[in-house]
Amino acid sequence: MKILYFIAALCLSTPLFVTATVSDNTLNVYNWSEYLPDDVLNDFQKETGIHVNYSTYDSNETLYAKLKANPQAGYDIVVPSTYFIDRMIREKMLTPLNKSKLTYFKNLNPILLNKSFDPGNHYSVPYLSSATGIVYNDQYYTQGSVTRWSDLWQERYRDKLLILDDVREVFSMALLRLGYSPNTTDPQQIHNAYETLVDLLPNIKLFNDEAVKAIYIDEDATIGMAWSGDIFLAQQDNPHIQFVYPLEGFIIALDSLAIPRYAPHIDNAYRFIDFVLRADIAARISQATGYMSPNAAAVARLPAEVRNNPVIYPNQQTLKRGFFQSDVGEASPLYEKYLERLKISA
Ligand code: SPD
Repeated sequence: MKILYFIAALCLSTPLFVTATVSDNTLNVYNWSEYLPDDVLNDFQKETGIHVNYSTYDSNETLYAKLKANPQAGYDIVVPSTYFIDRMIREKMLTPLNKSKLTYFKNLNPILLNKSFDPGNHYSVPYLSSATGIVYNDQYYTQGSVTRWSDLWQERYRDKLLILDDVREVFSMALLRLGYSPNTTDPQQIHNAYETLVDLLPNIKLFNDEAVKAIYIDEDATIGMAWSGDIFLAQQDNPHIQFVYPLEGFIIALDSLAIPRYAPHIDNAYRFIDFVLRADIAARISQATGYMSPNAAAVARLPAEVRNNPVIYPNQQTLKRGFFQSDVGEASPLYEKYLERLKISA
């Protein structure tokens, strides 16, 4: 439902980029917020002479709705997560890739290629990977006292939690707590997860996905959930912030570069993708954003304190508890409806 409202609203609004011509030496990048350091963007512009129009979003739903409402909006690069890539491929919203134009594709870790959401990587190039875990501040709660999603339901956390404003993340937490798959399409399981989330409402202080880092640094929330990169960076300002990979399991998002179907600057898009695939550039992106790089050559170049930091690069044992997200297809509106209901009652 949320997506339908988005689409209706966006149809009425002016497109972000007025029709560009293929001869422009520009590139229109639409990426997650805080997902590309300014210095890397500047270096790309300096090195190639391509001017980048850069804009950001905070959810896959926003990106999808914008492209759906206006397929010719002018974006050349977008960065959907796994479960939106298969949907966008199915709905013919992406351009098939000519990988012979990507010299540095070979840098990617083969374990993260050829996944079910895009077999053969015909449409997507892994960019960064986030994990979703529990956060707490050890000045307020004893170290080691929070290890599971289910701990967040304890009465002592009344009105304390920051919960990500992201439908699949919220439901994944509840589904994992109940022992279900975070990719379930079973209406009964989704309903049970909703009921569990209703029980959590008294503990929820706010839903947010845009200012998570600042909220934890300033201690406006002292416990809740977050994406790993935000916490890797937040810990540099507030060392009391702890990140936990919950024992019931957690989400690993793989966000990938893709070229929308009607991208006006395809050659520049390839140059951008190949630039960020370079080992030195991908290493800078991982270190500056705090997210795992799927680029094996880049990881090998990271300083040991980053490569061995368990928030950004959890060990193999921990990674075994991770789940990739897949498209839930027709169950999607049900998830959306329940999240809206929850937020209204919060
Ligand atoms: N600030 C960028 C955060 C990107 C996190 N990955 C997306 C996960 C979607 N479930």
